Order: sequence, then C-alpha cells, then structure tokens
Amino acid sequence: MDDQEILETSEAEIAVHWKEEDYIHPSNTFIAQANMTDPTIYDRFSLDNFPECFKEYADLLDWYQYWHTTLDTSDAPCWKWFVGGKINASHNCVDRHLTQHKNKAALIYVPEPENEAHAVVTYQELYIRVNETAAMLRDFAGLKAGDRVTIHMPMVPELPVVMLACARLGVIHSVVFAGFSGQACGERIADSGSRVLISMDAYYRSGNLLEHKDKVDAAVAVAAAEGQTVDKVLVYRRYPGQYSAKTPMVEGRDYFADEIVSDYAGSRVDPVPLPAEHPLFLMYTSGTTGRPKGCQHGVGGYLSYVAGTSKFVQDIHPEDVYWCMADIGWITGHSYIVYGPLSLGATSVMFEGVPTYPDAGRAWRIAERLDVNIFHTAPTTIRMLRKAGPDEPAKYNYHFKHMTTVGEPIEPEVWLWYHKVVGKGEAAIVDTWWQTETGGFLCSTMPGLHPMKPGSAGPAMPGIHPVIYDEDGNEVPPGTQKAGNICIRNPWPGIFQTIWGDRDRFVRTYFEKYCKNPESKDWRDWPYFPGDGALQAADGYFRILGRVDDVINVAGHRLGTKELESAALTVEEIAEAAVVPVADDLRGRVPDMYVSLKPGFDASEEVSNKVTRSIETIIGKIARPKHVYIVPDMPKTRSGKIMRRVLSAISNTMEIGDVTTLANPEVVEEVRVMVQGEG
Ligand code: 6R9
Repeated sequence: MDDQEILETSEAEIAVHWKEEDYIHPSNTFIAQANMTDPTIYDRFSLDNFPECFKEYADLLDWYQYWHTTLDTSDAPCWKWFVGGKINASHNCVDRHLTQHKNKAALIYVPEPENEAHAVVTYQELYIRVNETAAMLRDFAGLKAGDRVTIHMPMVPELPVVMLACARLGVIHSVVFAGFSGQACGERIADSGSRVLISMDAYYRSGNLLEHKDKVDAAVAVAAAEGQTVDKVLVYRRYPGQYSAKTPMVEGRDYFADEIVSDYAGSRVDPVPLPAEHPLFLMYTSGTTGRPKGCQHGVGGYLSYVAGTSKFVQDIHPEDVYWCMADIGWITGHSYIVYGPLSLGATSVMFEGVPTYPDAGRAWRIAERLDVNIFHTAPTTIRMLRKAGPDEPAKYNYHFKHMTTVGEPIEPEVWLWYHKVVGKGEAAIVDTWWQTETGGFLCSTMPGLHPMKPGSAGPAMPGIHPVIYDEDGNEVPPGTQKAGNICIRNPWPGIFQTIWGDRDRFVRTYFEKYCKNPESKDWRDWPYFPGDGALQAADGYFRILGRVDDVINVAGHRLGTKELESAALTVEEIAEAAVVPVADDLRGRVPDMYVSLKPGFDASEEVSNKVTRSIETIIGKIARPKHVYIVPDMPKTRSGKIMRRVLSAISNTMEIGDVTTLANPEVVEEVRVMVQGEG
C-alpha cells in the first residue's frame, strides 16, 4: 500500500465528519480542590527546560539513589531516563505508604456475584501479600531480576499483587489480557522467553464462571512449539481451596498458587534497588504485521510519568475513591489502576465482570456503595451503558468530581450524555489520548485549567510537544482544518524503551518515517510517530481521528488486520482474506472480514463459521468479525494488491470512488450487492 492509500483506508475517513461543540467549563468547586491550577506548569515544561523539567514528576517518588543524567540519548532512539538513579516500583507503590496510610484501602475488589463481599486490601495487607508472593516467585519459582514471567489472569486482586511482587524482585512481568486465547498467550510466552506462567482456574463474566485454566495447556503447547519451555505454572483459584476448572492439573508443572504461597507466610523480601532504566514490564500490542510487539517499559521513567499524570490529570488526592473500569490486562489498567494510583497512595477500585451485567445499574451501584468520586472508562462502555440504561445513573446517589474517557475517539453526543447523565453535570471530564507505547497520557486537558471540548482530546500534556506532519514531512499548522500524522517532537519519561528483542522494528515502526538523520544522537532528529491521524484547531486542541495504519481499534482494543487475516488463512478453504474496519454504534469500530475461496470449494455458512472460530481460537473472542463475506474475488489493483479501501467503502456504505483502474472492476458491484443488497 502506498501512503496515500493508507490514509484513504484509515478510520480517519469515518471520523472526520464529527462536529465540534462549544467549550464546557469545569466547575469552581472542582477547580478549588484541583491538584494542578497553575498555568505556568506549561512554561516550566517548555522545550527550553527539557529534559530537566521531568524532575518534577520523578520527585514524586522515592529514589534509593538520585540520577546523574536526566536523559541519555547515546543509543538514540532508545532513550534512557534518569540514568544513575536506583528505584523500586513495589517500594513506591506499597512500602512507602505504610508510615501514614497502612490502614487505608489500597485496592477494593468488587466480585461479579453481587452477594459476594467486596474485598478491601489495605496497604498493610498489600505489603504482606506482595512480600509473600515475591518470596514464592523467588524461592519456589526460581525467578530473579531480569527474568520474564507471563501472567494470564483476569481481574482478581492477586493480579496486581503478582505484578508488584515481580516489580519487587526486578522480574519483568508480561500480563496477557485474560480474554486472549491460549494460543495468543503462548506466542507471547515464547516471544518474551518466560519459563513461568501465572494463571487462574476460573472467573466470572456475565453470570458465568468461565473456565480459564484450559488456556494454560494450549499456551504451554504453543510456546513449546516455538521453542520455549514453561516448567512451572502457578494457578490461582477463584475460590481458594476449591478448584473450579474442569481441566486437570499437570503433575510436576502446575501448582496451586494459593497453596504454595501459604508456605511463605510471614516472609519478607527486600525490594531490589534497580537501575532506573531496568525494564519493569512488557505489554504486547498489535501492529501492522501479524506478530504482536512486546513494548518494554523501564521502571524509573515509566513510574515517574504515571505518578505525575495520575496526580495532575486524574487529580487523585489521598481521600479520593478512584475507579478505573479498564482491565489490568491492558496498558490503561497497568498505568491507571495499578502503578499510577498506588504510587500516590490512592484507593483504587477494581471489578470483575462487565458493566452491563446483571443490569445497566451495576456500575452506579458500585459507585454509590463505595462512594467513588473519580471515574475512568472508555467510549465503548459509555455507549453500551447509554444504550442499556440511559436513565439509570439518576437512580443512584453517587457524585463524580472527575471522569476520564480513553481508548478511542468519542462522539460529541456520547460525550454529552457522559457529562450530563453519568457526571450529573458536575464532573470535570478528561479525554486522554495515548498508547501502550507511550506509558501515559500525551494529550488531555488539565482538568483544573482548561475548558473541555467534546470530541477533542485537548492540548498536549506538559512536556509533550506534538507536531502534525503531512506525508512528506511538512508541518501542518494549527487551525487549518487539515489532518495529518500526529508526532511528538521530544522524548518523555513514559515512552517505551524498545520492542522486546526487536530494536530494528522499534526504529522502523515509530521513528523511521520522520527521522531527520538516522545517524544522529540528538533527540530533535527523532520525532515519535504513534500511527494516529489528527488535526489541531486554532485553540491548540487536538482532535484524534484514528489509526492511519493497519490497526483496528475495536471497542478500545487494538487488533492488527494482519493478525485477523492470518487467522482466517489457517482455514483450509480460504485463499485470500482482507479485513476492514466498519463503524459500529456501540463498539466504535469492528472488523468486517472478506474472504475468497480456493478453487473447488463452495461458499457455505459452515465456511464462514470456521473463519470466525479460527479467529476466536487464535486471537480471542474480542477479535470476532462482525460479518464474514465470502466473495467471488477480491477487488484488486493491476499489480495484484487487494484494494481494502474499496471494501471499506462498501462496508461503511460510503462513496466507492473510481474503480476503473482495477484489474477486475466488475467484482466491485457484485460485492457491494452482496453486502448492501440491491439498489
Ligand atoms: C491507552 C490506549 C492506542 C490507540 C491510539 C489511538 C486510540 C487512545 C484515544 C484514542 C482517540 C483518545 N486512542 N486514546 N483515540 N481519543 N482519547 O488505548 O492504548 O490500546 O495501545 O491504543 O487507541 O488510535 O493509537 P492502546
């Protein structure tokens, strides 16, 4: 695909029709209590003060040893932050809060069955559990600093406990979202080189206790086929002492974690002082090729950035009850359920299940009962809740001072419902644009400083200096109504360090496009290219339009079209596959799958079902296509490239444009009728 084609196929096309509304101002009550109301923060974080300005974030943390170099660029573009510094994330998220807050709730866990009690984990209790778990990981599993461990766990309090236990030892965790298949987990185990897998027997979702342990065996087998042996699997039980899965445990490999950890009761493990640039975790995310990328985040920079943004943008104070509805298996959960809030000594709520089960009032009951006052979720959830129970929030007595939306562009109309109905007109809203790769927020209003503009993320964060480039690298000035590729001119502490085991891909994917000089060690020559289209209004606010590459953002989850296409191609009958994003009222974008068959095979429902099943097994149910269309042939250029732009126009009922230059223009109308019907 050439660049123009990429732009044309992008989600930007669909998003660009959204209207901007007027500004909405945060209330005086909010401003009076906000953590950040000083506009000079933007001057302090200007490029003139770069990179030293980020000391302000790093100083929110405890350091065993202060750094000597704020930013080391000698291995450009693999930036090293706070070099010479020594730090531990587990100490910062747990131990250091004991003196003042040991009896404060660190985590409040809300299980799905409403008759099961909430679990309140105080900082003292978290300290005990993290220590005992760290002892188990070190002494039973044999893990040490620098080793990788894969964690395939649902939303249970043991998940953050295990993450913090790893962080205590310097073990690099790689959490794989529980909704991913065993095969997807296995590929990530192999890529990261984990010999230990931590998992769970079962968890609740929409009223069912779902078997989860069955994924373990698939994952271990896939990893083995790729040359990575897993010699220990630690399985937590949803009900300790009672195994809820049907899959048998494998003798000598699988152990009940809740049983083993009891052998370490009372153990204490000192947090290991780690160099600031030591990796804290890997988080796999989809890219433009079939293979997911292990984004590697370093402890000192990442933790500083999420602490700073949690304080100033999430506006978390010690007395707040903060609830981010994301799953910890995604970056939002890592940064803004676990590391950001806990580094500030906050109370972070986590819940099991889905927002709409048993009914659309669940979220508001939780908010009322726990007196949540900071609420954080994604447009897809907001759309779902709005559809399932538009009047529900009014029935519950809760009050949010602050709300977040993250993960995909939000339509102004959905934003307004969030503001008026969920936020009862009281809450300040931040629309935070960022990515797995960026560790924390890149663009957002500062809630106590800026008015909100529905549908726009807002200005750049302090110390983040974006620029919009056209395809040729010319800067697009603000206020021109012209969209382009948003890039960041400078590094910041939250940026990932590299792609695990693939530095070349890191450089190629994120820097090559706009790099000014590949030999340079100067950060000014290496703008970061996140892969999103955007436009900047005259007021400096950025409107993010969506991906400009082959990534589809489904309900806020990133899927690579190539991953889906490869999964479809494993079905015997399939000759070719093409995936395009289609607009969906609830989930934002969903994939439509077009396939053509090998000679000798006939189209049937059975074949479409096979395609769907194969995607579910290879990736997971979240990737299930909305439709599988079996077409007689793919629309192709004369050089044989599938014209995804044409398929996308058909799926989204948009102008198809000129197809006369195609090798097989007649097939376009045939496919259109198949999808849209006659007329
Ligand atoms: C945090 C997270 C990243 C992609 C990103 C962009 C989209 C995220 C957004 C947004 C518009 C927002 N995205 N936040 N688009 N407005 N506020 O979602 O990380 O899963 O890596 O996805 O999501 O396209 O490039 P990740």
